Amino acid sequence: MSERTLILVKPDGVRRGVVGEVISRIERKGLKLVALELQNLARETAEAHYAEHADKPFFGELVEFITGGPLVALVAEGPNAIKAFRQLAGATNPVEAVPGSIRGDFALEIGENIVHGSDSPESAEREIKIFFPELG
Ligand code: DAT
Ligand code: MG
Repeated sequence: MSERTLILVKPDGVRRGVVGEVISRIERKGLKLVALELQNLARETAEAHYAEHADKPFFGELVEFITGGPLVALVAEGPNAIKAFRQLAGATNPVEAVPGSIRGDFALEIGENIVHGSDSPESAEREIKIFFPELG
């Protein structure tokens, strides 16, 4: 069954110039782009997006990082889109992400791991509304 997922190329990915590379991998996998936009996040938007981590010690740093420059937000669609992109992204900690995955190929530190992908249908629905209210 087709589903949608919210993907971010985070500010480190934009800075590093790997937006095209990430989008290319999404397209090669067979996922379809349904929305795509360069955005500068307001603090409140970042806090809403990462609300599940509000109590974590790294929350402040995470919000600083994600608001620290432009990011590319996109919605991709296809069968198993959520799992499929999490697989392309690789493990959260880039040193545990396998080579061949986005984080495994392009990142070294957990705080700068290039991409975000929704982790469940509920998260995807919530996150798509935050970044693309018109798709809600
Ligand atoms: P994911 O992005 O793989 O869904 P997550 O939801 O657990 O991972 O965490 C969200 C982001 O927060 C993650 O991409 C990077 C950052 N993060 C997670 N754990 C961290 C930690 N222990 N120290 C610093 N940043 C962390
Ligand atoms: Mg997550």
